[in-house]
Amino acid sequence: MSVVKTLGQFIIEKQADFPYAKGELSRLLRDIGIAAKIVNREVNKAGLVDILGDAGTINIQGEGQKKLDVYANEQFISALRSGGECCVVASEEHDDCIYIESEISKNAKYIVAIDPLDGSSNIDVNVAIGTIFSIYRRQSTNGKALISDVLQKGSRQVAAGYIIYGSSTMLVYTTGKGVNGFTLDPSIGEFCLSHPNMTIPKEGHIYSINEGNYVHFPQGVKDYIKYCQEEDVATKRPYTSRYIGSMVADIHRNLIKGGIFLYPVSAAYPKGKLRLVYECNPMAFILEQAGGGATDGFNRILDLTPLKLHQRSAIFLGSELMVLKLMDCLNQTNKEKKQVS
Ligand code: AHM
Ligand code: MG
Repeated sequence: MSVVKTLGQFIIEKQADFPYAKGELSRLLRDIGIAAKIVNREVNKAGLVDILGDAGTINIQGEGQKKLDVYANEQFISALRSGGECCVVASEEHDDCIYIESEISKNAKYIVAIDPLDGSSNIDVNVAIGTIFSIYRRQSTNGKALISDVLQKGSRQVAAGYIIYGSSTMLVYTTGKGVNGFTLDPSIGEFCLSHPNMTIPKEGHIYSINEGNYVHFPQGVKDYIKYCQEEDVATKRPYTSRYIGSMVADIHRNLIKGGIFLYPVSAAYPKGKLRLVYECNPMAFILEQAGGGATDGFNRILDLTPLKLHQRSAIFLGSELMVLKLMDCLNQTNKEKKQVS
């Protein structure tokens, strides 16, 4: 008989590995897990109750909010507020950070950055969506937390994870000691360890990019796409193109099967579309922990210093050898540009 290990049991078992093992980070992860189950319940009812469609509001990025965006945002913030381990939440759905100054949170040491519902354009069409979270330890020592506590480099994350609401619901996270995945068993209402020690294949054969923006891509990205599409039996090319349009789902697939996800700069998004603090950094941390790589085309994502909460970045992440090949293409065009000028 196989023994099931729940997320709660796993977190407690691993608590001793944490740099400051007092149970706070464990409790924080548990709070996130609980909110994820509530959001999952609602996502599964989409279509049956009035939660599809626009909320009629616009977030800081000028994007229309969906009812489920708003719902997920409220659930995660409320879980973090009442859990008492988090002093600041930074969310895609709020212009500014939310400082939690209640009595139970006054000694809280952690900062959570979150995209409560990623892949909003897929909500109304029953395609996988996700939640992305990133956890930092507070750096300032007293009083109200500072914005600099939130704008830390990705390399300072103490934990990061995502939840994918797909054909099944999974929570995948890292605390810097590998990546583990848990599948929600609806019959017992618990996330159960299903994917221990996840690693991304060193070489992959899937590339994921919104090719509709092709004309606007930097030359190096165009060259890499051409490379992916060329015929070469030895390297199993042409590669397969797969793009869902939900970052969590695209990266989850590539993590399991091997592949690369690309969101370069384009005319519509001259600085890239995805947000550094709560989309790029957590995904980069997870992928690196799984043995892959993550870059903005020039620097390692985790080495970038965020200057603004909702700062965007280009991002390329996935199987190590694919990221290296992409970098070759980008460096080649950069070199050629330098020679011309
Ligand atoms: P969102 O946070 O508003 O949902 O936007 C992020 C999403 C990512 O999940 C996805 O990778 C990307 O936007 C898709 O963008 P596009 O439709 O331009 O390809
Ligand atoms: Mg998002």
